[in-house]
Amino acid sequence: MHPQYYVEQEKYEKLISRKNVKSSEYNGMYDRYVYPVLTREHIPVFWRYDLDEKTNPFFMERLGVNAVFNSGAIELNGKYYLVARVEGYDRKSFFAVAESDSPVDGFRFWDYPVVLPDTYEKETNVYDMRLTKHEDGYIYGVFCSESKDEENSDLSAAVAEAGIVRTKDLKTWERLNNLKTLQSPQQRNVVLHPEFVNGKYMFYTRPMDGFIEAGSGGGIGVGFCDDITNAVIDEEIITSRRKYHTITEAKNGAGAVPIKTEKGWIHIAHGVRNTAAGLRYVIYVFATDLNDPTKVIAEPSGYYIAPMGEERIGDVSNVVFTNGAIVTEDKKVYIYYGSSDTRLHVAETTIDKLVDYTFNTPPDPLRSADCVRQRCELIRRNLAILKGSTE
Ligand code: M1P
Repeated sequence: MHPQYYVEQEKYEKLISRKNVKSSEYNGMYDRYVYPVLTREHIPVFWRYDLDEKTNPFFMERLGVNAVFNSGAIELNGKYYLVARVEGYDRKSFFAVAESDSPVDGFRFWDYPVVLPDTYEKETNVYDMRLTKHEDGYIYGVFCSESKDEENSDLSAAVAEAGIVRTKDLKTWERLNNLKTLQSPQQRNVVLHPEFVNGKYMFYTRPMDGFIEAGSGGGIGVGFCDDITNAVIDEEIITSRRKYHTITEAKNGAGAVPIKTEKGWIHIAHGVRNTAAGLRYVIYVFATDLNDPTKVIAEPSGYYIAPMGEERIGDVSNVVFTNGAIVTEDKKVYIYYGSSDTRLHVAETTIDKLVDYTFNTPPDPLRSADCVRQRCELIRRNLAILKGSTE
């Protein structure tokens, strides 16, 4: 064993045992935690270094990890699991399971990353798994399966599809056929709905024309299929639409698996707008009808979580992105979100707060003049309260 191993291992143990604390920032909507729950420093030392002094006399990183971010999340038998996107120095991402007794700290990766069945020869990269506990008894993982676009001479041209795996224990994964959406040539940010709808599997999709641009894709779609082992969607119905001069103008996409509440399915998704400094990704919330999950019934104005402080900086700056949330028995909600494609954070709220936020935050009036009216109305009511309290 190289002596430097003990030095690095001590740093690692100190990091894993650090207790997380709530930030002092207040918005009434949720609490952010100060420390990221996963970073590249959370990767075990023995994943990165060759520990043998003979073959690694300088104790060099042989297989470094660049970033750990966007993570699927699930609670099983009282433990919390994150299936994170781990990106090597070589730019390729893969999945790895981190486990903890707490939803906000102490996440430790299992000894080996997830070894997915290698059934798609052209698949070059995989990322952003959403974990759905489906009523059929399986846990499904739906993720982006990316390959080179062979029909395009541009070296960076790629095709994104939705890969599907299923498991019962996060250890053994069965690979199913990639989702086929007959209307859309590219798919990313696909999420499986946890219940059957009219006896069918229901997916949230994100129709897009190209690998990056949503183009004619109108927003987050919904599609149905009978056979999950060979999932084909004929028609995508748009639910949460992209809108001009809003946080979803450039694109949007489903995030965490929707949360069922008494008032509707609550979706924690992402919206993207363009700026002079590039794309800005924020997290927003909307709700769909319990009986008709294709119908949007509430869409609070603006963003729910935007990148703040160190979250704003990373490999792809000005990004927050979620693909996992956990609801506990006592109705707390933990939203895991990656920042700037570099690290993973957690925000904590409750079902009651999320429902209040979703159904009582006013919608976006879409024009500055109407936004001023909306704000003046709030001020008028508040000034009356303030005046009353001093009389
Ligand atoms: O780089 C920002 C995000 O870009 C993609 O999201 P979208 O498909 O909406 O553009 C994803 O690759 C995501 O992983 C990444 O965080």
